[in-house]
Amino acid sequence: MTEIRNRTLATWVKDMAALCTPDSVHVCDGSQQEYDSMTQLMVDAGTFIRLNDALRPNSFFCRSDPADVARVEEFTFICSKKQAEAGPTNNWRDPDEMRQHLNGLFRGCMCGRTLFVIPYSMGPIGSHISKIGIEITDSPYVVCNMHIMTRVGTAVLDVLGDSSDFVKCLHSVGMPLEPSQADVPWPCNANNKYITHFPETREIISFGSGYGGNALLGKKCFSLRIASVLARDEGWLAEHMLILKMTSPKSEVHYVAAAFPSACGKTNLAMMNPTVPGWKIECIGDDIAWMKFGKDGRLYAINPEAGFFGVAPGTSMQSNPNALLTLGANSIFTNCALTPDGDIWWEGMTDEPPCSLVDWLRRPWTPACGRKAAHPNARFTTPARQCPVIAPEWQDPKGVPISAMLFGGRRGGVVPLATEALSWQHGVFLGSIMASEKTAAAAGKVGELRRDPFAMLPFCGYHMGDYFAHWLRIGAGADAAKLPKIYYVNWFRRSPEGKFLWPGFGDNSRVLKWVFERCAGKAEAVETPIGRLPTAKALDLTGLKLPEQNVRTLLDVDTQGWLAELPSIREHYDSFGARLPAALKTELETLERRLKAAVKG
Ligand code: OXD
Ligand code: MN
Repeated sequence: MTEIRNRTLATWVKDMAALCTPDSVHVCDGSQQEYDSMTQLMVDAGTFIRLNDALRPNSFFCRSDPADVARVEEFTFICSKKQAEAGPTNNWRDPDEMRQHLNGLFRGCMCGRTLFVIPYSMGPIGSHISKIGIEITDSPYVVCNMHIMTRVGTAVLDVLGDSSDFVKCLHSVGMPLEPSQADVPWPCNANNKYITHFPETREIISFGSGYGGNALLGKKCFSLRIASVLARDEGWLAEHMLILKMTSPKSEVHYVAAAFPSACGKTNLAMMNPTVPGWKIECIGDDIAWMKFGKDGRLYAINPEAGFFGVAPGTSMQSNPNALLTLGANSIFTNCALTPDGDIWWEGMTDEPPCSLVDWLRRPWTPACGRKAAHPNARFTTPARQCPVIAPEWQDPKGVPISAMLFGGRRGGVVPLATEALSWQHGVFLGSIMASEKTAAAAGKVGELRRDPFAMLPFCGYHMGDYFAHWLRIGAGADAAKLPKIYYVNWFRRSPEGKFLWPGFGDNSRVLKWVFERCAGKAEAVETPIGRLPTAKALDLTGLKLPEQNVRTLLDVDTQGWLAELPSIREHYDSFGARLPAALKTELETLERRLKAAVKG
């Protein structure tokens, strides 16, 4: 077994083993052999079902406990010393009290189980932008998923050496076993879930859930909540953003990062097939971007993850062929439905559902039964390297220079197809007021809005007002000409009858082409009270057959709509109290002035 030579790590593992009293300790080496023996262990335990090897080689199906199916924001805590540091968007608990409570829960919690030590790197091993985490867990499901989602193993310990610069991540499913007690396929502790973060000591402690972001601690917990604090302290950005590479017919390249709230199509955008002839889009990452300034003054991004943990329902050869092709082998599917020939299925995967399935709750299912076969948050875990459009440089330790950043949400009204920010500060303003409709808009009506600044509402590990200030500081300290340009986009604008005005998916490449050409100093834009908009001519709509009225609405500045939205932006801003940067208040006042002048003029 891998030996731990790092003294801080060895002491922590020893202490945690003494607290959790597992039957054994296994230090992960990250090898294929380890992955294979772990998946076999779970097949034997009834947690995994091996899928039909002829259809989907080396892939597994798994069903969670129905009480453990998603991230639990209400049980997610930021345990900073001062409550004010966590801010109004986070649940807060006193760190000493939370530690004491968790100590009680962790005492003896791994009885009858193995304690796994997972050394992992977020980002290419050894990159100056990457960071190391060590996850202790009693879940072999977590080990397998971490193998896919991060870089695990001995090489990470080699880079760590004797440094104590790693994030301690402690996780337990919270279900110890008595000596004669049989295990269940998905152990968890549904009534005692705690996803806790200690920003001052850079620690994560998670108890009771084995699902996704609650348990794969490298993802939202480390790469966003803890990393956002590190980024604030060290002068970089840790963001809920996809990264894509765009290549023109003349082989010019620009890299774009984009933030959208969950369920707005980030994975689809990250690996889309563009419809504009001659243009190419490749994927660097689909969920998280870490960005640091290079010596040349540009902002360089890495994808800290090594896999995709995507929402399965809705993924099809129409919506995201490249995701489906990525999933052809070596993947884990959680809470999907099982087909009679030993493959998986979910709503939207095919036009016609199979005649019979076993649903995610182990019940027989037919199309006529009226229930969903897969859970709406069913997930795939799959290696990024298998994506047919993964960019060759996706693991470049230097990162890729970002030319543009997109912010967006699901907005039936008001927000045009694309708006270029007037400056970095104006871009930060646009990021700070980002909003998305909770549900699709009913005909003629706009759905309820949730403000989700920078798509970081559930993921910012400190006071959101300070986070805005950090973004402003990043801009103020940089050469403005080298900063990425910022855009606000909206693929979801609807007609008064409730119909989408923009086709979306691969046609979003038309907006990306305009963004690309703006970065190259080519395409036209008109200055309006809300920012710079593409002219209809500057947007490549060749072959789209879009009604002229759609184009007009998509590129219209809805002055009255924006004016009507100002009170809700003001209310949103008021929630940050004195920590809201004055510059953003000024941006809001300036917007109001410009809108009112447009009404008069
Ligand atoms: C995710 C999310 O799982 O944003 O990526 O919720
Ligand atoms: Mn996400």
